[in-house]
Amino acid sequence: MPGKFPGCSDTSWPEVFTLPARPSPSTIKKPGQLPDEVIRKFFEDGFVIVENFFTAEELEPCKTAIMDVVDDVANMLFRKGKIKDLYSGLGFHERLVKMNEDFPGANILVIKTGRVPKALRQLWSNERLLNVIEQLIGPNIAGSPVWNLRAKIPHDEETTVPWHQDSAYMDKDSYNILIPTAWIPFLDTNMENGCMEFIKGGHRLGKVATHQCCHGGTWYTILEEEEMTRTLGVDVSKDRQVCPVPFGGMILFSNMIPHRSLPNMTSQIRWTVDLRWQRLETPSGLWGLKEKVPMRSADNPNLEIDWETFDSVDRNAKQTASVTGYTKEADDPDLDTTITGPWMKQWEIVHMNKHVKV
Ligand SMILES: O=C(O)CCC(=O)C(=O)O
Repeated sequence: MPGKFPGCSDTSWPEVFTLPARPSPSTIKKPGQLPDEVIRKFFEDGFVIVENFFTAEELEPCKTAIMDVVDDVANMLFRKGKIKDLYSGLGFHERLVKMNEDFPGANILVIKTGRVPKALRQLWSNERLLNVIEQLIGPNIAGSPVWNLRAKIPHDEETTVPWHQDSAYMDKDSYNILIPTAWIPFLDTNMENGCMEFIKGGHRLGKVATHQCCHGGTWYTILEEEEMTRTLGVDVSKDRQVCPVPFGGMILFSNMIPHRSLPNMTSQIRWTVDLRWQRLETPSGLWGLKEKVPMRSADNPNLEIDWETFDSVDRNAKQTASVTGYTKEADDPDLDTTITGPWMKQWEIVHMNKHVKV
């Protein structure tokens, strides 16, 4: 039987927020699976840092694939006369910074990339990683439509994400579902370049606190510290934990845990990806705009992942259309650096900016 969090007496807790049945100590783990105490920490704290999980051979192709995405955006912007140079001599950590100086929001165009490049598909469905996800949600696993490639440019408000619970960006039909994230950096991350910060235990009540929209000049929801304290029963000053993660590591976290990312104070881009999974039978949580992608099932261990169908739906275009009622947003959609979505209808709008179209 699943067990509750220590100290929890509320019998109405949804099952997904309780500890799963523990495998017996003699259970032979699948490749990559984590020790029981690490899994326990995920359920108790709402997040856990896992170091030395990926090899350079698993991550380097992702960096190459990201460079290809940047190259496509650079060529498009250069063709349209928006950047002075292709900056092709610059590397992974610098090229997009220069592009962004000429065309502010070039990094948003990269972030809005809808397709999952082959190397990122391989990372997302990496066998060892799915074995770990199986420890969290069981053997029937789909990739959530909510995933992000993050190009966190130095000193950039639009990629400095304020406090939130991930569920605040999802449909209410997914509030009872565990949708774990793996946050995977493509460099060593630390306080200087904008690593993550979490509020330990903030997921335990299984509640989504009241968020507002939108933070500063961004599309992000806002979760005030007072609201967290009041609704999620946390002590922000005591429970906060900054989480530096070296290259090769990841943070696994729950969709209910409050978190944010710190500003990038360096001169290089902080590249990361956040990938999510959920049980096959659960609602995708994106207001019907895009479906999850089945990745593994107990009945069919050789399930072939249908990436083409997944990639055929442009989540950003659908999100915008769902709010505005039409698809074409900018004069030239290729140059549209806004991000809009149904969460803007879910929460009170306390601040307008170019992203807010409600
Ligand atoms: O990577 C970041 O800067 C923020 C990530 C985040 O908030 C998330 O994955 O939910």
